[in-house]
Amino acid sequence: MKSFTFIHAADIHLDSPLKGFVPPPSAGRDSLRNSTREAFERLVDFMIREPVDLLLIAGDLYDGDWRDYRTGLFFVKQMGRLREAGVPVYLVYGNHDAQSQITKSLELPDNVHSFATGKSHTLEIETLDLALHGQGYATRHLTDNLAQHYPPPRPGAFNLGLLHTGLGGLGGHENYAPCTLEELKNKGYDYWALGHVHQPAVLHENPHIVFSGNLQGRHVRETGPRGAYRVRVDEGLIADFSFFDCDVVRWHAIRVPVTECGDFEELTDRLRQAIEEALKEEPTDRLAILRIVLEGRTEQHEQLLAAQDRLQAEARAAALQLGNEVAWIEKVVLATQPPADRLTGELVDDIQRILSFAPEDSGLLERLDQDVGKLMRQLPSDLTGNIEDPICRAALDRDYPELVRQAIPHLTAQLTDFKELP
Ligand SMILES: [Mn+2]
Repeated sequence: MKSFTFIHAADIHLDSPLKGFVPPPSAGRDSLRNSTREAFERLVDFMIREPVDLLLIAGDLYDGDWRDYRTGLFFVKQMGRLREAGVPVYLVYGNHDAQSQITKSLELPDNVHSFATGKSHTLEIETLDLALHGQGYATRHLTDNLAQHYPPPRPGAFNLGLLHTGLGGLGGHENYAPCTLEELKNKGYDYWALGHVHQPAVLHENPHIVFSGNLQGRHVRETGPRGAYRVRVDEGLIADFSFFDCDVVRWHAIRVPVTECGDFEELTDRLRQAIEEALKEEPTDRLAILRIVLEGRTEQHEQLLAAQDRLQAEARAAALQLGNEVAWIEKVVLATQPPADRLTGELVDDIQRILSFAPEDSGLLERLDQDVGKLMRQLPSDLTGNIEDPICRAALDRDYPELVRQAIPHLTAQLTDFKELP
């Protein structure tokens, strides 16, 4: 059997904006607006440099209908570069770029092949002994199990399935084209190139079942390196399998304990250190955007609440001092609490003690799942996608111990007010 190298990418969401924050002054704006394009260019650069034999895109190449033809022209240009390098491209469309979503289109270069949407089928690449199986989305809200109807593996070939799926609602993504890991494992394919879940994840090896994740994180919940997988196949077996990053803007979320800080100055010093520490190992050719969560019990709790703007500006100043387009602060979130000994009185003590056991109380967690969980599952996904509040977030992620932990300071604050009433 032949040997070859392929790239597995997905969820490129071309021309999708970065969301939910104030951009850094001046120079940063362009790299933010064009980040999905630049990440895609990095991918193509990598493929030409390596070189590789083919590119697979597992859906959501486009974020939705093009605003104008420039999105399509950009894609055609990159495909032209791959054509020149002799690299064919195979893709399925996903929920974001389903047939029904896209009204504009352009003739694509002849090295680009897309799978049909009505029925799964196989494209054989005989020169590589490779059988590609796939099916695109005709409509956005696809709730059929596509995988179960994918064609059987071809004997004597490396069998690869290209599928855009929520699997079982993994990572809070909409459960489109649902299927189970077990089903994919048992299909008899050698590699499942999956798309839709934005966090890169290797769910199984031999057979490989992989979400490549998106090429560029788009908001603070998409932290860490984003890119694609390069896979080397030798004699029908996976000989080498590695992730490489393509992102031009990288999101970070860091927690900074401030209990030890005696005054405001120490606290801003601590902030500065934390920013530098977080970026120590980071490559310098991309912009880092950080969410900073200050936590811990501190005498300065109220003072911090009153000085939020200044704190955020200090953090941003610290980031800008690191150099041109090195770092920016999306937001400083205050999750600090007043010192525990401020709460006195037997009643409050008792309630505090009871609350401290609450995150492990299975009966309570079960009831929360029934009540809060039910409510959350009824919310439309457009709404739940951008929720930043830690309590709502924990509820959406069904992380009820975290929900309780997040709620305790609020309850305590109300109790201490109550205590002062006659
Ligand atoms: Mn998707």
